[in-house]
Amino acid sequence: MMTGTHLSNDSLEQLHEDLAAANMAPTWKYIADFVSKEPKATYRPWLWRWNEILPLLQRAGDLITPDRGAERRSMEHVNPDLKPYYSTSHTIATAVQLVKAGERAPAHRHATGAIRFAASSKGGRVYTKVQGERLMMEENDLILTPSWAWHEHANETDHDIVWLDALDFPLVNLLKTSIFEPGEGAVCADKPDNYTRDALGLYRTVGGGDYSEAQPTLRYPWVEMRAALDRRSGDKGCPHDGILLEYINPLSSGPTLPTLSCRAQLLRDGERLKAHRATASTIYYVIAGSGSTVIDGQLFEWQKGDVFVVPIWAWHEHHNGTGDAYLFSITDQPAMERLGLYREEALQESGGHQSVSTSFRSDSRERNHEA
Ligand code: GTQ
Ligand code: FE2
Repeated sequence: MMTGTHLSNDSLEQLHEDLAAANMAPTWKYIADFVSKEPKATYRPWLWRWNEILPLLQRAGDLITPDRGAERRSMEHVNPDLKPYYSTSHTIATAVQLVKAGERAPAHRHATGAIRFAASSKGGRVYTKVQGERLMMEENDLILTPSWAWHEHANETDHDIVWLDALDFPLVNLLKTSIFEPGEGAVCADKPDNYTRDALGLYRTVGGGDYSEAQPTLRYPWVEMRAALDRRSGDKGCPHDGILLEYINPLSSGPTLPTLSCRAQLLRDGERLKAHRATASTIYYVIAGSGSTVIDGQLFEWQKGDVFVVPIWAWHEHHNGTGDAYLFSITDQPAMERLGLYREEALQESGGHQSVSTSFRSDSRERNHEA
C-alpha cells in the first residue's frame, strides 16, 4: 500500500475513531444529521398574553429608566426553547417597550434592523427619531429603524406608550455580524416631519436632490393600512391568510426590510382558513378581535394584544371568532427568499385542516421547560 499506516486488519469502527481523532466526520454515517429530510424547528410555538405581560412591564416602569446603560425599557418575548438567544423564533425577536410620559431613550445604532408597532398609544408628540426624522406613533402605526440607522425615542405627551419591537438580532447573531454604537450629542442633522414620505412620494423640495438613505426611514399609518384592508373586505382573499397586505419598501417595492416582512391581515367574521407551512418563521400580534390558530395540532386562542410565534415549517391555520379580527405579523420570509431557501406548501389532507390534539396553556410553562 502507498500509506504506511494502512492496517490489514482495519475495521470501520477503527476508521470512525481515527476520523474523529483527525477532526473528520464520515458523511456515510452522519449525512441524515446534516442534510435533514425536512426543516427541524428545534423550538416550539408559544403565546404571550397581553394581560400577563403588561403588569411586568409596568413594574419595570418603576424600577428602570431608559438612560444610557439601561438603554431601553423593553422585555423580550423569549421562546422557552431559545433562552440562550433571547429570541422568539430562530431569526426574530419581539419585545414590548414602555416609554413613560416625558421620557426619552438615548440615540444609538446597530447592525440589527428593527421595527416598532405602536400597540398602545394615545398619539400626540410621541415618536422615534430615525436618522434625524421624527416618526410619530399613533396607535397601531408601524415605524422602521433599518440596519445602522440612528434612532432614539421620545415621549413628549402626558401619557405612557407601549409598543411592540421586532428585531432581526437572532439572525444577525447567527451570522456573527452584530455591531452597536451609542450616540452622543446630535448624531444626525434634523429633518422636517414627513421628510422621507414626501421624498418618496409625489412631491419633493426643488433642488433637494435624490433621497440619500439606503433604506427608507418610514412611518406607515394604521389608518391607511386599515382602510386598505377594509377596501378589500369583499374580496375572496387567500385560502390561508384571508385578506393579507405587506408593508412595502417604496424605493424597491420589495419587503419592509431586507430581512423582515411586516404584514397586516383582516380575518372576517367567522372566517376559517386552511393550513399551510413555509420555510419561514412568523410572529403575530393581535391588533383587534379574538380567534384561534392551530399550530402543529395545538390550539392557541388569542385576543387583542397577544403575541404568538409560528416556528419554521409548522402547519398553521387561523380561525376567526365573531366580528372582524386584525393581525399584525413579522416574518423572515425575505431573508429566506434572498438565500434561495424559501418554500411553502398547503396541507392536502382533511380539507386543509389539522386535527387538534392539545390546547396551549401558558401555565404549562414549568412542565414544558422540563420536557
Ligand atoms: O428601541 O432601540 O427591544 O435597540 C431591543 C433593542 C429595542 C430600541 C429593543 C433595541 C431597542
Ligand atoms: Fe435600538
